[in-house]
This record gives sequence, C-alpha cells and structure tokens, in this order.
Amino acid sequence: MGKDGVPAIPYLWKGPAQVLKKTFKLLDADGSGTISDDEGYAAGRALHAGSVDAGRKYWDTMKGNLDADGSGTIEMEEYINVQVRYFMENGLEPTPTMGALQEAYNKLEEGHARQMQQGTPRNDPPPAKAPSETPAAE
Ligand SMILES: [Ca+2]
Repeated sequence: MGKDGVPAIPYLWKGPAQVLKKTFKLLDADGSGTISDDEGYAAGRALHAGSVDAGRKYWDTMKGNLDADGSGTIEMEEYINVQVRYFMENGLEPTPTMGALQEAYNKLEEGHARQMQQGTPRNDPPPAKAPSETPAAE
C-alpha cells in the first residue's frame, strides 16, 4: 500500500490531515486505496440519512473538486492534499477545521453503521441512466 508521509502538508495541518486519512480509510470500504463512485455514493448516503439522490449529488460534487488528475477515482493523497490546500487557501484555522472534520467522520461512521443495520444490499441496482452531465458551474 501507499506512502505514509504526506510531505506537502505543513506541520499545523498534520492534525486535520490525520482525520482526513481516517476518513479516507472509512470511505475506501474495500481497502483498494482509491474511492470509487460506489464507495463515494455510499458515503453520501451515510451523510444524508440514506437519501440516494442527496448522496449522489454529494459525491458528484466532491469528486469534481477532488479528482485532481481526472482519473475517475480518488486516491488518498489527492483526497488529503486537495482538501488541505483548500483549507489553507481559504484561510481556515487548523484546530476548528479539525473539529469539523472529526464531526463529519463521526457522522459518516454512524451512517455506515446504520446502513449495515438496515441491511442495505451491497449490490444496488445500477442507475437507470448514468449521471454523466455535471451541473453547469456558472
Ligand atoms: Ca476502494
């Protein structure tokens, strides 16, 4: 598996980067080292009380922002670096940001547990039509 160090991250952002790393591992349900659409949609559902539409919208937006190299899947470094860069560029403070990230992590974990309990089938039927068009960003 991957490299452990994330060299681009300044010291102040190590904490948030660690939470992002944990979150990535939660998102990467099959441990493949990348987040696929299925995994991203599942996470979106977990964060939006099981709503398929909201989950899909969430991940499509996230992926649009995170997939720096356009590979169609999200690697751990991409996931961490893009978000930390975003926080830095927007002048966010590391400590409260880490709190917010931790909260999202908890919610995600809780949502995953809930989905397990409800016995959500892993073999969801494929979407009727692929969401190929991205919302116009104007
Ligand atoms: Ca994966």
